Amino acid sequence: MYVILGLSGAGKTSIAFELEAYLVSRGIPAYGLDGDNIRCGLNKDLSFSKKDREENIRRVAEVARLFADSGQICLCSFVSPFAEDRWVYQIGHDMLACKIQVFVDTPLAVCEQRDNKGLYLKARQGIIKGFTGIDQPYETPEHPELVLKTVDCTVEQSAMQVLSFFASLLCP
Ligand code: GGZ
Repeated sequence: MYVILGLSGAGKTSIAFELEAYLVSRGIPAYGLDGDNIRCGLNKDLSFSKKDREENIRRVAEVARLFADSGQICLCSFVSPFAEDRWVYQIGHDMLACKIQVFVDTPLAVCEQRDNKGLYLKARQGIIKGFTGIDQPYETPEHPELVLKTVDCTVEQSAMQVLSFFASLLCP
């Protein structure tokens, strides 16, 4: 299981889906979960309150465990802004072949400039309340296995960094 953390617009989902495509094209079953495909279905009852964000990633971790049980690599891309909630990613840890936490360390200013979905603008205008990085905190992961800097780096390069890291674990 890969847990890919970072701000909205950091590049988490793009990197995860690049990884998914790379792995699947080589016959390795992999699937990406993110806010888009989880929050419009399984977790559509959840808001972005602190309590609901905790429940969001708790359910995600359970789903990821089921993926792992079925022999698939699950790539979980979620903001997961609160350090105290991230323990859920340890669920079923001993059953997983591997669990890698990747922090996509894109500065807020860059994410805000990208603003692919126009959400930062809405947050700045006060239309969206409780937006991570604007009026809610983002607690930087303290011990990620890998930190990706996406500025001046393509999505493909970032995905390759993850794969190289994984390969270095297999063949130290
Ligand atoms: C953060 C929000 C918010 C608020 C909507 N705060 O760029 P995106 O659009 O696709 O990534 C963000 C996504 C975050 O969902 P997660 O399930 O990853 O969040 S968490 O782990 O904190 O539960 C963003 C969009 O949803 N979005 N409102 N208030 N991101």
